[in-house]
Amino acid sequence: MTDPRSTDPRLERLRARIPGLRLSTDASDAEHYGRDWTRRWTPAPLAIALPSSVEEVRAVVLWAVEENVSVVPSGGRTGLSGGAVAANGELVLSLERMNRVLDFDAVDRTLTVQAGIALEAVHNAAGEHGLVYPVDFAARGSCSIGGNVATNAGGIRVIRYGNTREWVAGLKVVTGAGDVLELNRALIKNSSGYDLRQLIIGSEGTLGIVVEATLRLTDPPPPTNVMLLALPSFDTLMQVFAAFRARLTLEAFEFFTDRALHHVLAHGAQKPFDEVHPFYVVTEFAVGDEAREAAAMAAFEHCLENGLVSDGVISQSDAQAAQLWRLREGITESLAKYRPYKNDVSVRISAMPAFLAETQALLAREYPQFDVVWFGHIGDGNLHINVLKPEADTDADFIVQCEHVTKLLAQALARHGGSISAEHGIGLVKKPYLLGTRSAEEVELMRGIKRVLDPKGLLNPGKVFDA
Ligand code: 2HG
Ligand code: ZN
Repeated sequence: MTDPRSTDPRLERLRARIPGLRLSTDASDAEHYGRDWTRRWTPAPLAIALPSSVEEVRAVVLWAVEENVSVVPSGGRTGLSGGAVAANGELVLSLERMNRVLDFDAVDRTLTVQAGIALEAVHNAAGEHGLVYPVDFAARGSCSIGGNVATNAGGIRVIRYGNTREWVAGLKVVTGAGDVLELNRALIKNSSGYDLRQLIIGSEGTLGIVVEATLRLTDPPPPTNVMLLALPSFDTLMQVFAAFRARLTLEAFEFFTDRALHHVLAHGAQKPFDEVHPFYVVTEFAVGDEAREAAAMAAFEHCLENGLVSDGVISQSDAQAAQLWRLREGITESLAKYRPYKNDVSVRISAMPAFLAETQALLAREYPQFDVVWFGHIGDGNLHINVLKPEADTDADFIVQCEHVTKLLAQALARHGGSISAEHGIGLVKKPYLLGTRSAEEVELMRGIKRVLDPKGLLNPGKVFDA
């Protein structure tokens, strides 16, 4: 049977306008490109366009403006907030064929890439020049730089290097009006008016389509060690963090609970301790000289003597470091089959102890029936809470219950000055809670900015806020 979308007159005109454009209306492609890792919405895009150049992207946008077709920019679709979902007859504009390194500049220490390149390929390209692009997280093999820019992606090394925002020196963007903007042109100093590059970063494809990025690179870190700590209680977590941060240069400081460990082990990871402990920390820190190694031991001993940790193991090789990291980085994958409801919240580090205590009490009260898995980038004040769907519950019932609790969580966040999305973005999932984190005036300004850059409201409509 012919897919009726393949003869859609709008698509006929798109084909006529850009004869070389790769365009698909296959049902399997619609399924594949119409969703992200949320798996909550049923994909229903009009078609998938896979341009191979900035000119083609621009021509697609001009066609969309003429035809009034919404466009969902699409990278690796590893997002967890529904930002790349196309469920309403949109055109998915996939950047996956635009995945090349365009330039390396040794003097500027920058790498210019097309938006569809995978994060891991950027790491490799930087490594070929003896440098690093330090933003890193578990989805590195599948996510794209364009998507990282769209959500201002964070990850496991924010504590040391900051978010994606800090590493973007320049952007090339196609706006919703079809204009091609070159933003900041990799200048370090540029005090010439509004920084539109920073406005695009984190805008989740609602203001423009990122087609190229110039990324700053840096020196490789000093040698590091990875330590896994077992903690007797939640209350000691921030004290352990303070003890390690005071003595060491931390490259990462991540936490997870025994429930998280349980699922990662069931997924094939190796058991680190004989006993079960309620909480764990994976931390990575610079070593390489005697003073630093002594400082690491001092931090651990201080924590042990004061009852802040109950056990610990330090990596003796790269393979062991990778094994310890797997315990943290494997969590999301190990939970995927339970179709978890995800929260990704943040508060200032100083507000963390009070927020953690309140949240722990809230979730114990509201979720007695669910397996709740806590983990996250605790050194950045960022907590991931995954609530696992019981097999017997329908998706709809489960989500209603979780959304009720998220409303309460959003109120707690508002009281503690936090954010409903630390790093995954607002997308569709967090849209109902945006006003707990951003004021009505701010959201109204965002709407105004969108109208300027995307006058017909065609870029990723319905994501972040409603028009
Ligand atoms: C991580 O920190 C990712 O591993 C995913 O941000 C978090 O699955 C999640 O909730
Ligand atoms: Zn994370």
